[in-house]
Amino acid sequence: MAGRKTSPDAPLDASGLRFAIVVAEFNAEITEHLLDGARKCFAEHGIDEAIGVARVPGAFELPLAARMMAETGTYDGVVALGCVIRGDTPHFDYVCQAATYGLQRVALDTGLPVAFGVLTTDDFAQAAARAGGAEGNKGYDAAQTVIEMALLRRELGA
Ligand code: INI
Repeated sequence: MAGRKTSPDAPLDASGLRFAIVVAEFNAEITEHLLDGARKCFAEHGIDEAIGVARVPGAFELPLAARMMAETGTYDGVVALGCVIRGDTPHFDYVCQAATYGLQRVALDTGLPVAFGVLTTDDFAQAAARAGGAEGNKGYDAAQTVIEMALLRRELGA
């Protein structure tokens, strides 16, 4: 499998960090597995309790939910989880674009790490492979990313 592996490279000292997860209910049979993966990663880093979870209808709604979570001032980072599967119309492109740019904007506007755990796939099988299947679990990977970015932010005092 190319890319990150779905296990911690080395133990990260994530003590005291708190995270929020925003997860889309659209394609819930996939996104719930991404959520499981993210929780597993946090648990492996000793972050069990301090996780806030907000569910939204679809990937389009993730940026606003991420921003609302970020603005509580409670969290050191936000993981956004969703699954957009290509259909017969350009709708896919608009939802993907809104989620991608929206989530990056939340990170840059708030200064808080936001991890992009949104699958954008041609079909259900590609999504399933990346939600605990042959290609790992991108929810897990997104959680690991947000931990790393939160540690960098803490190190830099940003
Ligand atoms: N939302 C998704 O998260 N995944 C999809 O595949 C999807 N498709 O295919 O339409 C989708 N659409 C809903 C969208 O995210 C919004 O919830 C909706 O447009 C209301 O704002």
